[in-house]
Amino acid sequence: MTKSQQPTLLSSVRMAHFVAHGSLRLDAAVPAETNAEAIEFLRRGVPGVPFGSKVPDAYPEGSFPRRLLDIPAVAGALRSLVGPDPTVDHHAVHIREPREGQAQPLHGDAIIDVRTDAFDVQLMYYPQDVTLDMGGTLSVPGSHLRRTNESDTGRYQNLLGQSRLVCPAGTVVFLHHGLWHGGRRNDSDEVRYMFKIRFNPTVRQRRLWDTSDLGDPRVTEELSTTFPWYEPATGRLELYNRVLLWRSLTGDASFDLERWVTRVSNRPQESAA
Ligand SMILES: O=C(O)CCC(=O)C(=O)O
Ligand SMILES: [Fe+2]
Repeated sequence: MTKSQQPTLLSSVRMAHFVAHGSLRLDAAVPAETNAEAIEFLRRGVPGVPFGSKVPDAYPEGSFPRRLLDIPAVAGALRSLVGPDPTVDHHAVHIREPREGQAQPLHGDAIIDVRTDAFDVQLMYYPQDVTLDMGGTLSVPGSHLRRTNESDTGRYQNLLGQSRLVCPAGTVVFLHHGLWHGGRRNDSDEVRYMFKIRFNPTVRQRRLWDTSDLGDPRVTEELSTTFPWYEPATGRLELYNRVLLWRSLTGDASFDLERWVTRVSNRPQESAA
């Protein structure tokens, strides 16, 4: 990255959006010439890298993935979410074949991973325009903190508020590792490509973004978002887990929404007189 290409860090409002939705979308972040090159690169297949590889080892300077990761908006989002020097968990090229006749069941990639104070991100890069019939990734906003068994998730069909990705070429989406998602059926005549890299943080995920707007009322508004599939009482579970994550990310142990966590953490130690 040259000096003129400093990473563009996320604001607190956008971080709060990620914490509520479990994803963050950067539309057309990658330039057209890079997207054209990507199709050839992905078609050839991308050999795996060892778990825990450092980015410069996995993707040497000048390589296609490295240039993708050096785009200021991509670099800034990654740094804001998992910090400097994350390691590569794995990567994969995900192809939805033309008229393949089936979809991937809804799933979380790491449903056993119930950390409340850390998370991995999955970068998903779409080098082509993805139209509604091309099998864009389906995801369920706000599902990342719901703990279920992996195959149970696959039994759910068409949750209210689910989102089927339609995006311009060069879009990059960052997913929290728990988000429910799945590649959809490709009903078009075109191959749909997607390149995914999962990153593990190597530092504590605390205030890694541009925190200058931390007091903006839109932060709490974002964190209070509810989604159509939330049932009123159990939907509080999502808000509760979200508060724990936001407390951990900011270090502000007093942050709460509707006092849910405050109530649950009330364990007075003093004996009655
Ligand atoms: O192909 C897709 O859209 C989704 C693939 C997938 O589930 C993944 O990358 O974890
Ligand atoms: Fe997946």
